[in-house]
Amino acid sequence: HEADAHRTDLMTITRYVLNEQSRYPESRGDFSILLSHIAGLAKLLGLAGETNVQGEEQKKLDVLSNEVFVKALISSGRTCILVSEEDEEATFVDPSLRGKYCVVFDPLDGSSNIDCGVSIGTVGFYFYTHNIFGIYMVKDKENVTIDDVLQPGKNMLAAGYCMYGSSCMLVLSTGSGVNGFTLDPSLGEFILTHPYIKIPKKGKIYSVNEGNAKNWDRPTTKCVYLFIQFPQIFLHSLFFRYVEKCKFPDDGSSPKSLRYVGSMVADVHRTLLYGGIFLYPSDKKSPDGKLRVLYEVFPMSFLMEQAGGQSFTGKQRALDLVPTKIHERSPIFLGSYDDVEEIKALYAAEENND
Ligand code: P6P
Repeated sequence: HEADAHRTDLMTITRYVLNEQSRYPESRGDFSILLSHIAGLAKLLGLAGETNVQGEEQKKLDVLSNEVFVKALISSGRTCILVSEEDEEATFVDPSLRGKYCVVFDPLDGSSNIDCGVSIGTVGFYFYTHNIFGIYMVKDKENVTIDDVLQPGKNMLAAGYCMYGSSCMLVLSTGSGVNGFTLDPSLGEFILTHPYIKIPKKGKIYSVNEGNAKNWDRPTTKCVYLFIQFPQIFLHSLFFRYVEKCKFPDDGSSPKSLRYVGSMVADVHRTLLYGGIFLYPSDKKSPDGKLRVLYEVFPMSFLMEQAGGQSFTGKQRALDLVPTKIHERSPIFLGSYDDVEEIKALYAAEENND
């Protein structure tokens, strides 16, 4: 009887989404239906384990997860444009199945880590209503253009990621805080296990691929000619100085610990729970940074702000960026509020010196 009581008062993601919907009595529930589709997809991929979800010949997991995502989002009847890391072009949903949300996603982020069993994830299913502000019926579903997804991240309505590691976790924000749900395979339900996640104001961890340090350029003596010709050099050397500060603090505090998985979902999830800062700067190899704005930078930045942290590109608040291409990249520094403030101050000081 006790066990039954335990099972009946569980907050599942389905109940959570419906509770959220009750905040918008005038809404028709399309948003809830789409979120439930995403949760169902995450469940499917989370339960897939080593068996193939569709019994087809074993495809590369990222290709398979992309096919599963695209087909299910289209069949939900609530989407109008899909942008996937796996597809060069955006998918425009047929008018007969078109809804009012644009969904951008990386179906399997960090897939290079699959063979060694490191956590991987699905990032960035976040939605724009077709007309962006507020949840309402689109006025002109026939006139859907790529500009509907090239919006600043601050306009998005929801963001989240699903992490497939020792357990399958779905971390989601619909704009009123961040909640973490863990898949209970015995129930086949995502259960609310991390309500209202708040990132520590300051952390003791920095997360960056130090193997790229040679691309950050060592601090060079200031030379006006160089700065005019190659301004990014000073941005790289700035970044080099920031990382040095993490390792050799000049204020007598203890050095930060380095933790880096190489799967954005795993590194950001740890940052969200433990605090600290996750960094992927521009460098000689990736002059615009490596991470993609629409389906990596924006969703993780949205979550960080909702959890009380922040996210900075080296030049501006990440969510204020306005992308011009669907696979555009950007440098990104996100995490605990005070840690991001430190790197912002360093970059601002450089800007003032120029
Ligand atoms: P690097 C995975 O390929 C990814 O897109 C992110 O998940 C991850 O944060 C980053 O690239 C890792 O890149 O250059 O450190 O291997």
